Amino acid sequence: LHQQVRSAGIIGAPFSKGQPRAGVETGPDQIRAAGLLHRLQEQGCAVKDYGNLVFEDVVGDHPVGRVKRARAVGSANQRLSEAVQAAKKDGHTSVMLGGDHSLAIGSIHGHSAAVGELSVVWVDAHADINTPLTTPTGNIHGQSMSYVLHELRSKVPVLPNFSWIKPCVSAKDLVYIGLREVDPGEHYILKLLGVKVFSISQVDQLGVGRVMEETCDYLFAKVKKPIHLSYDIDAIDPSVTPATGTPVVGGLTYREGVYITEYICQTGLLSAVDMVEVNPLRGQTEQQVQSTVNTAIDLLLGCFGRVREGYHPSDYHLPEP
Ligand code: 5AB
Ligand code: MN
Ligand code: MN
Ligand code: MN
Repeated sequence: LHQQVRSAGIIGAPFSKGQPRAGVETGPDQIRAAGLLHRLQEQGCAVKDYGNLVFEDVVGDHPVGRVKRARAVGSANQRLSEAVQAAKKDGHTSVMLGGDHSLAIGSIHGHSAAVGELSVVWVDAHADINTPLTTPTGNIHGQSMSYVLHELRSKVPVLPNFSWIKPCVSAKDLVYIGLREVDPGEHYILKLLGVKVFSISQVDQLGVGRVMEETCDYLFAKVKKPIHLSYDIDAIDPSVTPATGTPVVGGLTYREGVYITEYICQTGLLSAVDMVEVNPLRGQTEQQVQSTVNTAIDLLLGCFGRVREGYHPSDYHLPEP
């Protein structure tokens, strides 16, 4: 028995302007410094690091209606989309290290531009599906899905630097896991579009095992599309991952969070992953920062074939006394 050969194309996206708190732009470097590349290679995964994207400064980025920093977010995501397309064309599973969750716009767009129709699994405390008109905060990291869903096209005005974005995901190809803080406009949209949601209460009711079985039964009902896993670290309980911008009590356990990645990996369909909202400046102690960063790494290792039961080499020989 040998492990399936996998390769990760790592794209650092040190960007924070989808939300107001400084520090989330240091996520990619902190996750690398804690050993992500080495740990992936150690488990037999090929790794190509594309380095960090450089985002241009945008002057005069005043609010457009309620929406904050649209021009910077639009232009950063256009760069990211191109980087993800390049990583896919090189044959890798794209790994986007955020940065805030507005980056899912470019990551999903680029992934879909490279491979066609996708399934999206969005693991988060939040639905991030506000439109520019329903957003209670104006922060684009709470709106990402609204820009990429076909069904919301007529509800979303085109913002400056957003005209390159083409909706590319169907509501039926989206599953949420872990939701526990959903705004009224978001809840209305989820019901209107009939989006499949496993809120944290469904995780309690069914257990994470059945949630993952049902997620994949639902997504694979017709055809098996490549999976885009968009993982917001705030999906996990803040006792484990406190260093994040918008923590919400009562989240996934470490074990549930890792199980989701193992299960998605075993489908063989994981084609791109986002790891976002790790904000080292939001940790109150070094231990809080380490726990958050190390959990992000463990989730990514799960995406690339790590199994907790352990391994042995195929030529292992039991020593004779
Ligand atoms: B995150 C809120 N729904 O729209 C909004 O962390 C929070 O990427 C969004 O999931 C949280 O601002 C965005 C209130
Ligand atoms: Mn969130
Ligand atoms: Mn999010
Ligand atoms: Mn957050």
